[in-house]
Amino acid sequence: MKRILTVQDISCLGKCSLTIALPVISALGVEAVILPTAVLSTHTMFNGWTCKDLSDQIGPITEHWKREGVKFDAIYTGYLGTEEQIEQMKQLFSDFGGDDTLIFVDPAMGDKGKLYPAFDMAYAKKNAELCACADIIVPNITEAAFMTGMEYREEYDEAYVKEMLSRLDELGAKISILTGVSLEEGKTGVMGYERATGEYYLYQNKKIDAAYHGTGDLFSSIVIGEIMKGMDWRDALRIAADHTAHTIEVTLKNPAEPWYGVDFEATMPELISAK
Ligand code: PXL
Repeated sequence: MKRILTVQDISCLGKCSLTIALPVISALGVEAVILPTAVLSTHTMFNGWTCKDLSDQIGPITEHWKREGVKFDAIYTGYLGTEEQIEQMKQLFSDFGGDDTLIFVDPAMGDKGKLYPAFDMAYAKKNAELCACADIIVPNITEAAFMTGMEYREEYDEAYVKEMLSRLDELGAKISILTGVSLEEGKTGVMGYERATGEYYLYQNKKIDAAYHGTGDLFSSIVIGEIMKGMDWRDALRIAADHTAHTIEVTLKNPAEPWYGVDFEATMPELISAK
């Protein structure tokens, strides 16, 4: 069984980060080892959230793993709390990385042209440094704009997306994937660029007029889980994009209006059999 180490916060209420990555990766038949970076009462889109930073636990936990000789097939980082934690991730990549370990960085820090409340420009620059250490990166257009210094646009064409991918590629990852790419009326999806082949891959599906927190985490967890199952990265993107869109549609139909997250639990059986 493949083993993924995922490093992100735990938001106790508000489905995102580890509360999505752990069940989704496990459901895909891949072992999920977790390293929680902080415990929050809720994700940061609620008001008045509490946060206990766990940076001081990262050293002792990883030292123990080193003594145990643990190896990971992939390391997947998501929402991190501080610049210091990004530095700690660089150390973690050098301690546990290598030819047999895929480094997957989702620089989760913003959306719709804005950084999340906990972050600033210095944090975005630091995330660009982390992306430089990765094999695969999956920023959305907002995060890519902050990391590359490009202007954030609501409306754009293919040339803008390719320029952004080219600047992401310059950061250093082998495959750069931009999420939330909408190049046709009524559609949205992803576009990736692979340095080794110089190939682009665009996949779009129906645009659903709704935004929920944690959809990026659902998408990333599926991509890395499917890659670990042996899927080509392009197929992994297609499955993740389709499944995320489907889950948003299902969530929209829920009369309880769970506005703090998507009902990924309801669509799990379909994810398991997705091809
Ligand atoms: O996935 C995004 C995310 C993860 N973790 C925390 C967040 C958010 C988005 O708002 O606040 C704590």
